[in-house]
Formats: sequence, structure tokens, C-alpha cells
Amino acid sequence: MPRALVSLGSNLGDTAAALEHAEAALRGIAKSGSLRVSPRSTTAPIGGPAGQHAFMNAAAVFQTSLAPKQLLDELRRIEASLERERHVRWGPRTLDLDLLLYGDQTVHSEALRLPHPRMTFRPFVLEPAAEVAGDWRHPEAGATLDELLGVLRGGRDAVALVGDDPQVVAWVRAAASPGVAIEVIEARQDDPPKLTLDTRRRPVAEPCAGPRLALADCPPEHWRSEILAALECVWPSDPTDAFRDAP
Ligand code: PH2
Ligand code: MG
Ligand code: MG
Repeated sequence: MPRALVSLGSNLGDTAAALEHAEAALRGIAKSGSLRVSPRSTTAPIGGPAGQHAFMNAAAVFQTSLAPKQLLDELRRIEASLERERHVRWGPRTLDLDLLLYGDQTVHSEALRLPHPRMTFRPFVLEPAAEVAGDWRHPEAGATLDELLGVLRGGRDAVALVGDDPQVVAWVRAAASPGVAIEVIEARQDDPPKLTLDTRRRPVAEPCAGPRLALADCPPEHWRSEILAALECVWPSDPTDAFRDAP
């Protein structure tokens, strides 16, 4: 039976109760006895409107007989049962359930992108995910979640830009923290840095053993905010804030 990996997040209302509710609901759709949930952590919000509350994040792995799209519909239903509303992109939410991985499937459709395109550079996703599924090999990266997390934490402090889109280079130069090198390269590297930013407009399926954002996965009007959020994930402006305690 296929295995699914889901991230859990909440930053509105009673966040602990929301994650408990979600865990119980996932237990209801998982193959009996197969659900494993990571410990929860409180994380600083990344992206979206300023002044949001801290998030509670976790990850869950389980076996399921549901197909990916059916599972996605179930996750939406669980979100809706907590009155999740969608007004603002990356805005505050009672419950967010993102499908990260499903077996070794790669999906590019309007409704679903697998693997989740932002999972490899978001510490609030990758850290709990690695706790429950560290040896799961990311089907596009070709590296396990433990290996990806190792690069995110301990890799070279550099952004590798694949392709030389001048606007993207300018955004990265303006926003990258001091001490972060910017390397413009033509194709992926064997020794990837903490962040690889693929600026090619058409999706290129090539392994990358480190955290990577492919702009082909994002609409052009979001490119700038996607890049700023990815940089903030990898090099937080206030590192002491990244895993602060609940307010
Ligand atoms: N989810 C987002 C955007 N930003 N930040 C944190 N810390 N945790 C999240 O779950 C989160 C976020 C979009 O879903
Ligand atoms: Mg999300
Ligand atoms: Mg979501």
C-alpha cells in the first residue's frame, strides 16, 4: 500500500487543538496502525502578511489506499472542518495540510504538484518530515529527507542560480544576507549549496541533492515573493526567532 507524507500547520485560534484534530482525522483515513506523527514545534511565520502569529508545525506519515487526488480531497475536507478560509496567499490559517510526498510519484497537474515544490527548503516542513521519514528518498532530488536536511543545516552558504535571468539575479543580490555567496551556474552541481534556485521557465527534472526551488513551479507574478520567502527560510533574518517558543 502506498505511503503518504503530509505537513501540518496552524497559526490561528487554538493551534494545539487544531493539530490534535488533524491527527485524529488522519488516523481515520490511514491504514490502521500505520500513522506516525512528529513532535510539534513552534515556528516563526515565513511569507504572507506581516504580524502573523507563530505557527505550530508537525508532519505525519501513513499508508493509504486513497489515490493522490482522493487523498488531497480528504485533506481539504479536514481543513474545511476547522473552518479554514482562503483569502490571502500565505495568510493566517486554522489548519493547513499539505501533501508532500506520495510513494515515488511525480505529478504536475493544475490541482496537485508532487513532490510539494517548497518542501526541501522550508525547515518547518523538512525538520518534522525527516523525524518521521528521514530515509524516504525524494523522487526528484534523488536524496533522502535526512540528506536534504543535512545540506539545509550544514551546506555551503550560497545560492546557486541555474540560468541567468537578470531580474532574478537582481532580486537575490538585493535580498541575500551578507556572507551568502551567489553563484550563477548552467546546470545543477554535484555539491549543492544550501539553496539552489532554478530559474528556467520550463520544468527540468534533474536530481539535486540539496534544497531547491524551481521557479517553473510558480506563476511569474509570485516569483519575487517566492524567492524572498525561500531566502528567509534558509537564512532567517532573526535566527533566534526561527524556532521560538509559543507566545
Ligand atoms: N506555511 C505557509 C507559509 N509560511 N510559516 C511557518 N512557520 N509555518 C508554516 O506552516 C507556513 C509558514 C504556507 O502554507
Ligand atoms: Mg502550506
Ligand atoms: Mg496548503
